[in-house]
Amino acid sequence: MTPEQNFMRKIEAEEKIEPKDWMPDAYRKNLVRQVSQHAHSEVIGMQPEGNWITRAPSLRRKAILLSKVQDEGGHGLYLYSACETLGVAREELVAAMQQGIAKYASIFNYPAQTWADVGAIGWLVDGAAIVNQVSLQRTSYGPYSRAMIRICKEESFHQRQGFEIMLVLASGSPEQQAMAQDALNRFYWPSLMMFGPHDAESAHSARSMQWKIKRETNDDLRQKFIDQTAEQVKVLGLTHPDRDLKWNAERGHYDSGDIDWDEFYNVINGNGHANRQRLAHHIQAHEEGAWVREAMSAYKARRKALTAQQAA
Ligand code: FAQ
Repeated sequence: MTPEQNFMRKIEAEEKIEPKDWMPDAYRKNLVRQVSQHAHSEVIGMQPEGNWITRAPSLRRKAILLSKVQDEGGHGLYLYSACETLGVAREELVAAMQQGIAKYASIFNYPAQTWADVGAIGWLVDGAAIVNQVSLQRTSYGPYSRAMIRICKEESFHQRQGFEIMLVLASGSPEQQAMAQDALNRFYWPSLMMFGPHDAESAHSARSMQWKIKRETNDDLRQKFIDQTAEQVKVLGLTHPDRDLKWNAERGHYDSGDIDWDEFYNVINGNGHANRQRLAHHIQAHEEGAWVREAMSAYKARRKALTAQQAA
């Protein structure tokens, strides 16, 4: 059996591919692309909500938000570590993102303007992320799959805290209800875009599905999210932003209106509302943290020299 045949045998038998296993170059490259972009999304995703930590309306809300934003940073770290097992250095990955070569999720280029936006992000953005990530728990690459299992546990708490913020606002004063509705209106369509282009337009889907990097297609996952969100909007008593949303009994799913793909491509090509601000902030924080990385390297070198001295 050739290494390639053995690789495909493992994929078909649902065995995980591990870092030291032989894998086709294109599989490795595709994984580095997806996992690193996923890591960048988690870290850049800290910014819209991070902006609200000092303005959360109560101590309880502040404590919850602080810990949620820290969790997202942690998810970025698991994912960068998973990606490094494929033989790329984190510095290289971060540099590609800062130079605009590697993408991150389009949704984080939309600003969080009100407190209700923090609720909508938890409910819709984390909600969309989980739908995708539950499926990715079964991805064929071992370290990515294990990172997803851990991340999903935390993400479901994030989704519920966002929904709870929305529930409180939607049953509050007329001003609070209006704020909740406005946040839903602005975040609903960009959340649908998180699943990527339609399957027919998706450059990587066919290969990723064949290699079981992705386990469900962009459109199938998006449909799951549309169906679950339609019911949640009813519970909140808000008006659904998609005027064309209609239950299709034959399909057993909701039919929905068209996504504005011009807006999607505009945002992923760097021209969204906050693209420049997000990258500038990341670069600034990265530069300010250089001394921590240098101190860690110096400490590591000293420990190594000390251990060598003791062994001699
Ligand atoms: N935004 O051929 P496809 C989170 C790009 S985690 C930006 O369909 P693929 C947690 C795509 O990269 C959210 N770019 O690509 C949180 C490719 O560009 P490339 C992140 C997008 O990979 C919550 C090109 O378009 N989750 O939110 C987007 O097969 C709250 C062609 O597309 C993940 O990353 C987009 N929405 O499918 C954190 C999940 N969609 O690389 C903080 C893992 C597509 O050729 C607060 N990733 N593109 O230059 C995936 O499942 C997949 O990568 C997809 C895209 C489904 C995102």
